[in-house]
Amino acid sequence: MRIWHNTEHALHAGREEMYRGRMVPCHEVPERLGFVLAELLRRGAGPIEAPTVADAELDAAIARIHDPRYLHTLATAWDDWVAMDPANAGRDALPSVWPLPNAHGFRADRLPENAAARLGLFAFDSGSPLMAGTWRAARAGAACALAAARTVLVGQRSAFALTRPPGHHAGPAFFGGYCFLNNGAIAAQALRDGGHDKVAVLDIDYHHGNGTQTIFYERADVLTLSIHGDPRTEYPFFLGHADETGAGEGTGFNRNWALPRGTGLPAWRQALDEAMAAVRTHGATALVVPMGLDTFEGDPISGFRLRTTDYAGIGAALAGLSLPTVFTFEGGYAVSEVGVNAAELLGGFERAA
Ligand code: SP5
Ligand code: ZN
Repeated sequence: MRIWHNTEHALHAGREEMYRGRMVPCHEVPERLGFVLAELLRRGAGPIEAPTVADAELDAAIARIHDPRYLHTLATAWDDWVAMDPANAGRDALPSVWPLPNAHGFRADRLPENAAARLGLFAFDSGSPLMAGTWRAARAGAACALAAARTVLVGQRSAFALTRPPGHHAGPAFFGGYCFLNNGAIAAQALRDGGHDKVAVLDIDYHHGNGTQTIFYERADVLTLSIHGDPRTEYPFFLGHADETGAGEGTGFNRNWALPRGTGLPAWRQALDEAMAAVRTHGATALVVPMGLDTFEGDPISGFRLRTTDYAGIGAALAGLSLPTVFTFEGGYAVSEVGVNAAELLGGFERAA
């Protein structure tokens, strides 16, 4: 499997995230990717390369998914943060004020000059710090997603965007859940633009892929499916219920499997089988899998009970769809185990493909 590695990912390395009234060490750390890379190298997977994508082509692919005002804010966020107070250079950037949805009377049409308020206009949580290298790391990650889509567009069976920060919580104009640019959505759109009329995104991260759902919610050409912890108790809480099935032209083209904490392989595989049947019914000719490994029983912030020995079978099942497939690296916070679990899933796919 062709693997596109974001060699600039460590430029994004948050220190602390807000959790229940205090700052706790970030879960989404560079070591995560290091463990995946080390395990893939140990197994001889690959080729593993850094993508070379022309700036203009990358910007165009990102702009297919994200709003210009949002992208401009992300690109300048760090400089604005430091300009607000030179002492900010020693602290990660986090929002501290939010407009809430328009229904609450706040305005989202004016861009505040205050850098923390500006972040609040585009953030949906206080757990996703930005720092000097965030934009560069996220942008280089989008290049991996685009390169992975191009790999399957030229006829290879599969590709993996080995990148962080992750992407599936990022929407057209919002970040959160440690995500800034939606790598899976960028790949899906590149597959559409490359000639696939029907694409499916099957999100297997523990958390609902709210950003991806929102991006494609009114579209019939990209089917979005997500298997995740029930938002009644699990992050991101405000989206991901089973009754969200799409809107407008996209009605019927979104499905969610919201499973309770404690779900193990049998019930999870039942959901996967249903999701794969939906991919077939859609008539998708290409597949994107936002691959979170936070479904693992040892994950420190999640509640499913998948085991290391389960992941190869999951990869093999996905290969049974017989589709050109792009994987993107999403969550998974049991740091030392995330590498083996990712490699097991990808290896299972490749042996069955
Ligand atoms: C990509 C992805 O998996 N994003 C997940 C974002 C989850 N953010 C909320 C995490 C809540 C942290 N709980 C801390 C528990 C400390 N023991
Ligand atoms: Zn997750």
